[in-house]
Amino acid sequence: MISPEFFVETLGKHGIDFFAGVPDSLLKNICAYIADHSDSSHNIITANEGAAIGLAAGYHLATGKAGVVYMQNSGEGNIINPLASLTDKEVYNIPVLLVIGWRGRPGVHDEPQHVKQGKVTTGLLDVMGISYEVLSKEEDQAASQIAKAADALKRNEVYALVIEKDTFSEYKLQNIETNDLTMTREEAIQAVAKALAPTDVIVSTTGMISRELFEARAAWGQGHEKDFLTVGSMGHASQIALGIALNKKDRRVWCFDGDGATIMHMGSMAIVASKRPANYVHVVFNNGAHDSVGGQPTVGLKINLPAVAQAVGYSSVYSVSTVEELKSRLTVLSSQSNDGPIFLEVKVKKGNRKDLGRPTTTPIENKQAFMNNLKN
Ligand SMILES: Cc1ncc(C[n+]2csc(CCOP(=O)(O)OP(=O)(O)O)c2C)c(N)n1
Repeated sequence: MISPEFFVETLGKHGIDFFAGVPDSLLKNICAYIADHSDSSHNIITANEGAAIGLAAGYHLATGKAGVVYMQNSGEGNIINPLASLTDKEVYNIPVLLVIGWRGRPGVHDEPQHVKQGKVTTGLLDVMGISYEVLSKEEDQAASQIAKAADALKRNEVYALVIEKDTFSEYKLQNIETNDLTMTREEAIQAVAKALAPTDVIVSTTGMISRELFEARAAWGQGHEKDFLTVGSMGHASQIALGIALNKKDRRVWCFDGDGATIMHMGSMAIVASKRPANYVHVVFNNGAHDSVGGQPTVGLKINLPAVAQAVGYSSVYSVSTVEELKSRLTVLSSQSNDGPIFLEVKVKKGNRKDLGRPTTTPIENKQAFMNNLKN
């Protein structure tokens, strides 16, 4: 394995010391090391991966240097547009070093949402004309690969280092932002799910929110047909919920979102509000972190999400930060089933149960059960 310190210092020897991106579980150790050893102008966690390419491009325009964009391979879709129409040599010819976590690598077992992306990860780079190497787990060889990448950047190329599981050795984040929130995400999810009317449905976001919802249903001996688990497609749960709400006006639709996912495509909030779905409730479990991939910070608790919702036109907005506040708000919301779109921020603490499992039904089974339920 390579130590995160070795990787970052070797990049530094080539003058590469600007980082932007969205964290990934395979890059947890390296993201933590970068966060602890870079000032806030040299490491920026962006709303989405495409935005990180924009930021690295601006950094290059201002400094002449190339920046690093770190990301999970799920973010490749988000970077295609700025790679094709901004950094490409046929457009502005701007160098960027991509560091891409390779979930779903063929031959390595992974969750269903990672399988397809894993298969096309390097093919997408090929089609975009981006040279890449899979980073070696040996430091000497990795150093030569970084030198090769640095040469490509000097020629103004976009270059990628693809990172397999267990490439980086352990590094634990030192500068952890703390807060005094007490409610866990899991208890908040359970409280909201319990308050739903029998015909209500949920669209839940990527990561642990869907996993905790799935396990709650199983623990209560219930089926999963009322929940659409958006296991991939981070940031799009609110639009899936909108598509359902607009076409099933007699069913109340609850979107269970994360702060990272909401911010990833925050413009979608404006579209929810503009369509005025009376049967729509957008619940954001805000822990100020990308908890599902290592707890790296988002700006979720530094911005006023309910004020954003209010400004774009949700009919009512609320924020709660204790279980008691949540339960009393839910009692009121349950009696106002036709007053949406409603926005509810639930401030929760970081962290999860260590033995949290994963959905045991396949995405297709989930979809079929959900669609059957919607027909009733
Ligand atoms: C486009 C894309 N980028 C990155 C990821 C990796 N990823 C999965 S869950 C997650 C964090 C989600 O954070 P948030 O929405 O705040 O929910 P939390 O995990 O904190 O409950 C990330 C970055 C992804 N699945 N898709």
